[in-house]
Amino acid sequence: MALLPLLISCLLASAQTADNFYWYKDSVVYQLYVRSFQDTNGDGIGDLKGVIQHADYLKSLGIGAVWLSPIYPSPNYDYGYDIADMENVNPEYGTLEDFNELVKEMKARGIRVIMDFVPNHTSIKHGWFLASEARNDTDEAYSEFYIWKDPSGYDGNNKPLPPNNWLSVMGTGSAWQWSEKRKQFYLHSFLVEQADLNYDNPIVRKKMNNVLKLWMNRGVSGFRMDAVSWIYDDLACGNEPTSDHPNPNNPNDYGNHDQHRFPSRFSDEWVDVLHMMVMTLPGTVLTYNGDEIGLEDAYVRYDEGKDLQGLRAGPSRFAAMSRDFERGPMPWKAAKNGGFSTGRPWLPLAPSLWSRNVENEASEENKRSHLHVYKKLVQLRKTKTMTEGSCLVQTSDEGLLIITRVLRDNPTTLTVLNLGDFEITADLTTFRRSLPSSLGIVVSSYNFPATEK
Ligand SMILES: [Ca+2]
Ligand SMILES: [Ca+2]
Repeated sequence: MALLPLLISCLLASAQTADNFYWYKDSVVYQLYVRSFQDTNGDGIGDLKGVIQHADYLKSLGIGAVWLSPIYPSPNYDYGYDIADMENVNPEYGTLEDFNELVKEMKARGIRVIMDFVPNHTSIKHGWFLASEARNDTDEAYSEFYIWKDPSGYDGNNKPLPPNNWLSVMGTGSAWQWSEKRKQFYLHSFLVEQADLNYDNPIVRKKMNNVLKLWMNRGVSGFRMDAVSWIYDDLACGNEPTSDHPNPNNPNDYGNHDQHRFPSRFSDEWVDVLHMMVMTLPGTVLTYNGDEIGLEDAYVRYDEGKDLQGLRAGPSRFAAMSRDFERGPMPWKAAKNGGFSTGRPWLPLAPSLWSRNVENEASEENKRSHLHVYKKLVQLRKTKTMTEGSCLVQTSDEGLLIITRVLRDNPTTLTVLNLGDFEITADLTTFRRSLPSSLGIVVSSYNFPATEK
């Protein structure tokens, strides 16, 4: 199990160097899937105004930054990861003014804003691609902005054959798509609608740098880089020895917009355990919105599906391939559509919305809710022991996992996790000899018998 979601590459504005340069190392970063967070105009689609509406909630979590899922104009073949214009805001989500307002409201609450940046490809609806396909070089040498190759030959029906055997990551066949217009193939490591940019071209690199600078000037504190391992494609390598395009390990195994929600993958009893584990280990913590309340997968039928990766896999493989389940809207309260939208939500909500919602989880009576545990952990994470202390991880045969964090002149913290299915009585001195006779409990999971002191 990969525990440390170290996905973030951050570029910091020079104006911020006086500030804590390494803020991202010990801040909790909240991944906010804008489309499913809060709809404010009844079209069933979450928007920037919806994020602003919950600014105080975000502050109450104690997080250091929000990472916004892509909010750029996009034809949504891959919900924002196919960008048609990297310099603007998708009208579905609002306007640039809304974005500026969002940055202002977050800053006022001490929360930084991180943008999702997609360097590997653009939408085939992007102006660059259209000009490249048309070999339009009047303003800029667009013809070389993407990875175009001649066919390796022709089959018996005179159909062009792709340059090599590379497959797309999405499991939809060849990574090469024939353009009738240009009479060449273009590379798409992901969907056919996402064409890989040509980073051998210095103009492309410069253009992408300018995009980063533009958003920095709009107040963004950094970027989460998407699919970085695919940026360079070494065509000199020719055919892959195996049939797959290289598929690097993604360390973020905890929760995100591409994996089924962890209470659904494991069980509800794992929610506090996983939060305790990631929050008390070193490294940047990413929380995918909804995970703080232990949100489960939405129940999405094939005919309600939106994710092409799932739809193109067909009904029998839909549940395994579709990412719609983990992208269901946030349930804010026990109300129609969980208070997410007054219209028809773009995806159904998790059926548990009547009990598993933010209002219920935040209520004072519900003292040992996942949300209360989460908030206490975020505060614990800010202590010097957590940000600077050493880390020792031990396990026991019964299924205990113990994380010990130690920093001189600061309280020692032990995280004791039962990864088994049964109650365990353990003698902690076998793991750490020099323990005081009584220990204080900072935070415990809801199914632990003792309460906090
Ligand atoms: Ca909306
Ligand atoms: Ca690439």
